[in-house]
Amino acid sequence: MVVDDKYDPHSVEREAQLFWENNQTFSVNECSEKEKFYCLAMFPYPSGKLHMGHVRNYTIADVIARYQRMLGKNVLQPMGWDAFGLPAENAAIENNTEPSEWTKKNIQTMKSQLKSLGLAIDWSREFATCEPSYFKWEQWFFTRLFEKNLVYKKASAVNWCPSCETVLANEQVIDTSCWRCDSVVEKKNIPQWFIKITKYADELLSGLEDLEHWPDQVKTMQRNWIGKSRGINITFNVKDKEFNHHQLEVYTTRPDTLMGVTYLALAPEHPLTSDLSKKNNDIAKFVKRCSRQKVSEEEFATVSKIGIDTGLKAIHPLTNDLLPIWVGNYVLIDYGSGAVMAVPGHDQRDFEFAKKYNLKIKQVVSLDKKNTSINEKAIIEKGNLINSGKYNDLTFNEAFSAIAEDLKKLNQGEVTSNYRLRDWGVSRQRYWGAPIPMFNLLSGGEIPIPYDRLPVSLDKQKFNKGERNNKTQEFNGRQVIQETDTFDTFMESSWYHARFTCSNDTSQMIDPVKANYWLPVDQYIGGIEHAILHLLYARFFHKLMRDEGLLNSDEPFKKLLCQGMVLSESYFYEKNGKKIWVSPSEVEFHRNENGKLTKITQINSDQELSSGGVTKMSKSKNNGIDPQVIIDNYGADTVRLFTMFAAPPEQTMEWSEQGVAGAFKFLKRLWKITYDQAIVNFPKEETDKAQLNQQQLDLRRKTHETIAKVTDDYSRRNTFNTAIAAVMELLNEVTKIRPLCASSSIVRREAIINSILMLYPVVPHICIKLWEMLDNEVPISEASWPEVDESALQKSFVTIVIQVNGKVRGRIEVGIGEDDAAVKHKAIRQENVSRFIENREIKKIIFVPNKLINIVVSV
Ligand code: ANZ
Repeated sequence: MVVDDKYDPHSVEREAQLFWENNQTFSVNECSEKEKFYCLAMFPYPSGKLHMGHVRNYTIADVIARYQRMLGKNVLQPMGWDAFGLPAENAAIENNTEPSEWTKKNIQTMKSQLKSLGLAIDWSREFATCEPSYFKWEQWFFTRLFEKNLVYKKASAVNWCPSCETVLANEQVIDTSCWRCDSVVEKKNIPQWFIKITKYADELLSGLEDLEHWPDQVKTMQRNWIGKSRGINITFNVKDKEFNHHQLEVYTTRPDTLMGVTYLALAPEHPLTSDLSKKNNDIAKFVKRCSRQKVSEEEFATVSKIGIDTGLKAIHPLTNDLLPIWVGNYVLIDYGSGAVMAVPGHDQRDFEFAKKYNLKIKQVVSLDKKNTSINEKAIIEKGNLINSGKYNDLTFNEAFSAIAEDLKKLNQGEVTSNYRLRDWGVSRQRYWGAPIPMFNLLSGGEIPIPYDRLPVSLDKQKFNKGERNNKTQEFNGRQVIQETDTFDTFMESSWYHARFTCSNDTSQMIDPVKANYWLPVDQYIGGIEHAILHLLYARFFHKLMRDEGLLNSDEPFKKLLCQGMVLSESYFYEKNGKKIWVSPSEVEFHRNENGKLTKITQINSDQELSSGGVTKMSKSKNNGIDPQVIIDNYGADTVRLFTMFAAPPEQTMEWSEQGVAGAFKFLKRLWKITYDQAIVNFPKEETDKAQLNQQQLDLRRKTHETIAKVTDDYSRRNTFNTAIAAVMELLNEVTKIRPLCASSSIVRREAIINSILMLYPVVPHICIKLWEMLDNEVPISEASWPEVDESALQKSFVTIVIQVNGKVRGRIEVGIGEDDAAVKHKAIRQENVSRFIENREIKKIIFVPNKLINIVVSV
């Protein structure tokens, strides 16, 4: 083995990466005796080039994958591209090309960047979701869902720019205006496709219970999003000759407030409202006004409430009181039954509405606290009932049951649950997405495009000409128009985890044998921004695939790790009252003789800069650091080491140039320590442990303590930063012993070899070289994770002071944990001590373990 005394990251990395590529080191299949481990990081959108968030995400995943491999598992770590989406479309329009060109180019760049990071990826499984061989199966699956009655089409609101005459995505609406032309965006109802995720609401909720290794925060967010509530559907009869065939159903979670209902409110789209509109012009006008300012669910709690009295009255089911029926913009048509029993005393929305329109407000719940008044706002907390006749004094739970029972007897109420979760609208009025495989019949209705015609591909020419509509054609003797909408890109990311198990299968969507071998994903890693939608949709799709017989697990991701954001310092100057952000790479620091910072300027200019604080790396603050520049300067191992060392994966991590330089310095030092060991000429064989001196034993103990700690950090705590710190500490100890004899050399070697093994998941390239330097026979990529030698852990010896009648007479070395009797025996026999106790009677022996023995003898 030729040993190099200089660390040259670039040649080391080139060589390692070439080796992995030529040997297909990380390609795996199902034919293995080993336990499987599927490690998946959320695949990237090919936006152009890697950013630090990617680097962090993929390094964390890689460290976990390599660690698991060292534990002897059959590890799958795939990579692909979430390739459909709006940016490609915009870039294409801007550059006068086609989205696929832009996307392909970006994938090329980013793939070579990922490769330069040295990730242990099975590249043979790579795919991009914009490839017809991928989305063909998504289209097929959608038609299967259609056949199973799990998808439907209904009119739903989109953002519409009247001057561009186009649908806008939410992110293209800036402060209620079109991003391109600034005109005010309107809501427009158009027919769109929905998947019935609500059918799976209960399972999506209860399944969270089994996700033991998911962050609680994510589970809570999912729970809230699904939003299950328990309540009662109550029926109110309408007192009116013409309209009494309408029975009004309302959903309430607070039946305890039933005696406080003072009016009912209908959604503008409620069937009774529609009936009334036909007769009553004012109501028709009101409905029209509401439809123009359609309130989304997120807005509806805060929007200013407007309403109109229908003049109709409803009959209270328990008191027979007459209650006015209003139409209100704050009532949603697609929640519950699109009507509410209004309790202004105890619901803030009803309270505001009642105040505005002078409707009655009645208090029926009282809290124990004094001064609870409903003059200013509703009392929304639960308490005991008042002003409620026979229900007075009951608690919430008691009142719920009593009222539910009474309503049931009258056949006017039923306990039920509701979900906040809505069906998933998957239509997007976009070009760059997977086309929805449907024919719209001219005569009304839709039929799926048959399997043998899939995939339905994108029409480049149409895109180039800026056309949207499809032409009428004949299909099986019927006039049809092919659907122009494409799928929400969340569709593609909902099943890629399963497709990676059989990426190259052209005959089916998922190969159950392969999927069942690999799934569920053992470790999933990604950003917290995906905590709700992506993870919910992927869980949903997984269950849909299960129910199609494609796989047999209930949940896709066993463990979830959400990595924190990458932050960096930001700098700006002001020009005409506007902040101009300057990249941290273009900043120069000026210091006085004492090293104190005097000013910050832009490189090559006198422009003085202010600090904008440490914030998330973003385009808007121009504080992103290009990882490629750092890789080019220091090598991938430095970038990987810095990223893993700077913070535990779940916390935010602050970029620091100094930190990077520090990481590089450490790797150089690691190289030197290993080199110094490699050139030592002592034998490498096992030494007789009994021959080791204290210092050598201490180093062995440190080595094995470090292995124990680092193993725990990697496997249980996921704190790679403290693992690295522990190895650094161990190496400090190594340098304290010089390899001047065989024993020293051997314990040093053991410490260094184990350090290299423990660092290998983080900085694999350099470790390959160092490993070779120390003449190991198996390549490190096949080496196993080090094991703790329990015997080395014992703190070997302590010195014990021996007194005779309180006077120090000698010292002995004893093993820690050595039994008391043996220690006492040794003490008595110690040469000097034995002289003082000769011919005397030992009265007692006082023993302070690890410290002292006092032998009391007769004088
Ligand atoms: C009477 C009441 C009294 C209510 C009270 C609340 C407090 P969650 O918990 O989110 O499921 N509601 C029902 N359908 C509605 C609709 N279509 N549009 C707007 N609001 C609707 O919400 C259930 C509560 O939301 C229901 O309970 C109902 O108001 C309202 F002191 O009924 B409640």
